[in-house]
Amino acid sequence: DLIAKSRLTAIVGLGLTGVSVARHLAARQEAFVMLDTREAPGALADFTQEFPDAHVELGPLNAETLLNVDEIIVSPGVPIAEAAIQQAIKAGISVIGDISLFLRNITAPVIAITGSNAKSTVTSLVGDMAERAGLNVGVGGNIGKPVLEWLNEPAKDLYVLELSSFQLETINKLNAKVATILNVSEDHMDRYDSYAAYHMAKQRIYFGAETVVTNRGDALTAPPLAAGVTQLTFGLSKPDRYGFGLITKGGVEHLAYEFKTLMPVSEIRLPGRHNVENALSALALGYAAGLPMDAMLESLRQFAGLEHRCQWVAEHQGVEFYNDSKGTNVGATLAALEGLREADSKIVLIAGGVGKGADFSPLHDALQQTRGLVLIGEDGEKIAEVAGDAVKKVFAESMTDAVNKAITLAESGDKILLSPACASFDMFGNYELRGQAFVDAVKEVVA
Ligand code: UMA
Ligand code: ADP
Repeated sequence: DLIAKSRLTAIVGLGLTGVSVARHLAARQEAFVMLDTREAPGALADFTQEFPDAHVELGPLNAETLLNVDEIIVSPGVPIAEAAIQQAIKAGISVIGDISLFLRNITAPVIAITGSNAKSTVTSLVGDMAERAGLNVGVGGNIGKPVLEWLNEPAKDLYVLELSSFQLETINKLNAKVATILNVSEDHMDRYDSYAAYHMAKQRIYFGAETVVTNRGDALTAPPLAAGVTQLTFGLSKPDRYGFGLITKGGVEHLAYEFKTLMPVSEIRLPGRHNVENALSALALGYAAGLPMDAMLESLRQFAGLEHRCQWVAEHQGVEFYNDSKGTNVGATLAALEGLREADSKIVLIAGGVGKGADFSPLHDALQQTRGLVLIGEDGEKIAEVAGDAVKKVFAESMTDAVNKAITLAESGDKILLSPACASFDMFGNYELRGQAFVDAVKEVVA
């Protein structure tokens, strides 16, 4: 037979993920077609240069194409609820994501981390802990590193994966060594029909897990059935059996496991109360994976955090500037406001952008305690409404305008915080560019 029957895969979404899948398949001489629902995906030119012979279909997904392949690899940005994808699923065609394809090819243990907030911070922290413990560790996933890239390198001892609800939708059974949902609050309501549907997607992380790590302060993080599964907990309360938490000893607050104190909280390098919680969840995850305690505590003393997460930028005339551009939902901005709050100072908050259909009302109380608000973007008005009449509000047209107006509102000793509670796409390419615009505007004032 001259026409060999080779496997054919459809890749949906020409972004970071799609390109990594194409490279993976091409390296294994497997045929693929590339689909993208947009007419002009940004990465198209580079892609056609790298794969001149590839068959690319742009525009609304063509069911006929999807029904004629052996498997479909869907990018996280594309909902599997799309009619053509649903048609393929009903026809019995395997629909997975890049993470599942990766899992098929590895044997090393996986620590899997999801949650509405704190994913990247905790994922990087656990990665740092493992590295300090001498392991060859891979840190990737939603944090920005497509996992298939690792298959071109020698295998790691351990993989620490940040997984979004989107990625979890296309993973059937993860079988993680350790899995956690750090917290659940509303996000991506433009993609899900209900909060319950979003929660269900997150819960998929627990399927097949050996140990689960849950948040004592957030019941939505607990798996529905945990019989026979080892369960560790974390939280800012006093720890219980199998729990990481806080114990005050001799007037000093300590990180603790069960009844044993581990280290004074003041030695954690990351700023803010929310990062104490992040330290505890990272300890629980590392402990469950068998990392030595000494290396983990050293990591907490050294790890300085990631850019755009409550990151200190500068001080000018008694006012400190913090960049929390990664605060892209209501829960994150609440944590930033509460985490950075101090008794003797106030926060001027810069917020707004694309609200993704969120309900901003949980911000109401925290906003009452701010010095004032500077609102930007499409949904700035909605945040202003939730704040009510008692809070000072101004609107800004650009990030430079926002920083200048924030300075006018601030008093000496205050903090100016960019934590938008929104996505950035109305004014910026992504949250990093938004954060950079803030940093640049601040640097101009300070210079
Ligand atoms: N596309 C369509 N139809 C759609 C949506 C997207 O065809 O309805 C196409 C776009 O035209 C584009 C491509 O899909 O060409 C982009 O794919 P993608 O949106 O899945 O993004 P990737 O570039 O593959 O990046 C993805 C994650 N993006 C999303 O989940 C939206 C990245 O997370 C992740 O870092 C990367 O894979 C590597 O694993 C980003 C993110 O915003 C940081 N995540 C969300 C979040 O953290 O809130 C979940
Ligand atoms: P993710 O990857 O889930 O977006 P990040 O670690 O990048 O998480 O942090 C995003 C934002 O979430 C931070 O900028 C901060 O505002 C907020 N945040 C950090 N830790 C917590 C926490 N433990 N609970 C709630 N919000 C948090």
